[in-house]
Amino acid sequence: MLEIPVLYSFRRCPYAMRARMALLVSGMAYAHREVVLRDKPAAMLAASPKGTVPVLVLADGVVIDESLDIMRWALMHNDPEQWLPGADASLLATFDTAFKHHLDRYKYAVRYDTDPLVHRAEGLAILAELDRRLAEQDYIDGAGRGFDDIALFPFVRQFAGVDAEWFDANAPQPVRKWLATLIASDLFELAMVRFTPWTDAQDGERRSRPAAA
Ligand SMILES: N[C@@H](CCC(=O)N[C@@H](CS)C(=O)NCC(=O)O)C(=O)O
Repeated sequence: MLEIPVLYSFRRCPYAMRARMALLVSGMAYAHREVVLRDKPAAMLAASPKGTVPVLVLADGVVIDESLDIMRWALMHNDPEQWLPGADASLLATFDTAFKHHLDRYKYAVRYDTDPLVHRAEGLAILAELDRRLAEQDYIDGAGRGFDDIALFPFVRQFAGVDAEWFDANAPQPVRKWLATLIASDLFELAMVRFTPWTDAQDGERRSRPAAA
């Protein structure tokens, strides 16, 4: 049997979403293992003790356990939509640090004991950078979706979902349109297909089974 990479993933994780979309667009074959975060498989923890998803274990045993690195690995093998050239390291860093910081303190204000409205305002201020770009072009990286679009939108989707009514009334129109387009895409639909969780007991099965509809 031809060995293919194994992806440990969690459907609702925005980091895992971006990794899945890059793998799917690249056409690289991989075995999807759906993880329950409170009961992570020992096989995943053995590969990556830090215990975050996504984790990609290559056929030769090499482990890639950062979502942006998984995206880059997939696209370095095949980048049919030319996502890699447009990637903006500074924008990606802003979203993975500052935006994520404010998103968590807005969405989980009770857990963080924070004022959600302060963090909502900070998040909205960061979206102004996207607005500046999207006022001139349909996607952050140009006329077509690119690395930054796919890496960022799952987090903006979470931000929008905390209070959809507020987001619709306050987020810049180009950002709302961009988000709606990406959410409605076939690629996102494919990346959000449901799988039953994979457990260590499924030794003989390389991948999760699709969940019943
Ligand atoms: N920097 C990592 C972050 C991944 C991450 O934090 N994933 C979350 C889920 S969205 C996780 O696995 N958290 C561990 C847990 O909840 O136990 C990446 O980009 O892959």
